[in-house]
Amino acid sequence: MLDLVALGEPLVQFNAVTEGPLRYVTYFEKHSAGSEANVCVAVSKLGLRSGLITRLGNDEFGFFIYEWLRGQGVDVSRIRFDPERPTGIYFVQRSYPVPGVSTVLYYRKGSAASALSPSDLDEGYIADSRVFHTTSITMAISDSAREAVVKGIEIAHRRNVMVSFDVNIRRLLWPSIEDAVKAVEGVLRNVNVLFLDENEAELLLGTKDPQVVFREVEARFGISRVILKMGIKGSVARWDGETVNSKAFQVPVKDPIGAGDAYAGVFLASVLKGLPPSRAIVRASAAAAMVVMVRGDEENLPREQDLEVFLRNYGL
Ligand code: KDG
Repeated sequence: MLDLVALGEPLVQFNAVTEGPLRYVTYFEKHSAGSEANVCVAVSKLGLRSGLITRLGNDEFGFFIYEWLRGQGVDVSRIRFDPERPTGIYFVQRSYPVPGVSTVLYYRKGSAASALSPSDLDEGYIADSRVFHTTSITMAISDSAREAVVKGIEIAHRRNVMVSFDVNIRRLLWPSIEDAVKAVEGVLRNVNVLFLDENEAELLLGTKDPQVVFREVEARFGISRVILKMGIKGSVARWDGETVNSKAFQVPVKDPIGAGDAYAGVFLASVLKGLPPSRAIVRASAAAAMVVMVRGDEENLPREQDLEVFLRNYGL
């Protein structure tokens, strides 16, 4: 049995070694990334078992991601290689024009993962896990990938597997923001755990007031486990009637990409380990801070002992 099964597109990330506009950047560092893959690695590094359902190109970048994920302990048995389509890649521009903020440039149209479809889902594999996790990124990359997300969530819900959904709206990937909102709203009825940030709360619910967000999400979609991320103000969660929160840890930022996945993966792994939501949210916030201190989404995802050392340093 796996603790978490995720569905989504891993990408090779080429992260600018120097800050500033990409036209002047000469050196890029290669990393394995992609939202749902990042969550799998976060869970695996904390000693739980995760698996990723996806497609990769039958190319060097596909082999790189496959071997990387396998090396991180992620189950790769449901990764298919597509002989015709390439592995998706993207570039990261750092600290330009806004200091501390990264910008992405995708080359993923027609990628292997964009051919994901419901036929990639093995019902038994999903049913035999404790959490099924995905995001709206996968809903945005193609119609067939969107159908796979809808179907995966439907299978998990029907088979009593906890469904975790990180809204993760990537505006560059959607024809319009209305399309994104409509697609997300379409799956929320079958979701048990919802991660979203303030902008996404505004888009979906017209408010970022935590209490109103929690009330509305429960009333409209029946979700009683909601985590609202508020940037430097920290985060707050409503978990089966209990409200918990955490500050955001202030650290030197190299590249903020991947923070949300570290957060979701560590939050989920923590509750799967039986920790209370009050501890899960602090650990998730710590992991998000650790990840932004380096380039790459997965390298600083903590092992259990490092997470505790980080927190002890803050007296927590
Ligand atoms: O959350 C980090 C991801 O956004 C990044 O690795 C790339 O998955 C990605 C995406 O689609 O933006």
